[in-house]
Amino acid sequence: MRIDILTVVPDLLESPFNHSILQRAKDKGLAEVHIHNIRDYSTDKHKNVDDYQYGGGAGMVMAIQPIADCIEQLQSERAYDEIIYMTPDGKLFEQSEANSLSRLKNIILLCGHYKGVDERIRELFITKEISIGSYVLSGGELAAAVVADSIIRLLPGVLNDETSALTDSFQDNLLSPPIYTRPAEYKGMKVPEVLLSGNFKLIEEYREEESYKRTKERRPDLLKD
Ligand code: 6GU
Repeated sequence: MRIDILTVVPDLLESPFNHSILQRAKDKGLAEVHIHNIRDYSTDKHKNVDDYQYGGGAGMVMAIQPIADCIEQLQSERAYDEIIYMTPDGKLFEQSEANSLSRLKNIILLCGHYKGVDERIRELFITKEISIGSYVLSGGELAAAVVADSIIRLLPGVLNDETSALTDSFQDNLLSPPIYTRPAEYKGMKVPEVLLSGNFKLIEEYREEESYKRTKERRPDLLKD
């Protein structure tokens, strides 16, 4: 799978894709992440990418030209399944969306900055709009990194048994049960007996019960559907 990320702050996106699971996905050739600096596409002599809002008001707007040229360049090279705008007024991102996106071949993530993009970019190019939560970030970059991470780890071959996505929180609308490692006792706090029992059926039952209990306590909304 190939993910192209369009941003005015490429530096913010360098590190997340160069570590651990995401680095391994790239090394194995399972995922390609390409970061594009929108400023490189500006035909303005000062390489400007933003401008004042028509109608007045505080805050700059990302202009059409550099974004349109960048997207059109990419579209001339390959077909894109989705062109996604990262914005606080997008649809709330959930595991089910990560699952769907992980089945695609080529996607673009456009990071909003300043007040956001000229509305005509949305009308012309954008096929989906995503927000990662009900709070405002300074830009879409960290959100794009979150979305790309959640997709890439689902690609077949990226995770091994130990990191399997099948037992993730949310994958079955349940939170994960508590987990423990050695020592079996720390300052008088003991690991639940059943986990030391070697009885896999009992262990499985314990984990299912704890998952359900935790979900009911912390995220009852997940149990509704
Ligand atoms: Cl995608 N962008 C920004 N700027 N803020 C956000 C967001 C995105 N999702 C939640 N807050």
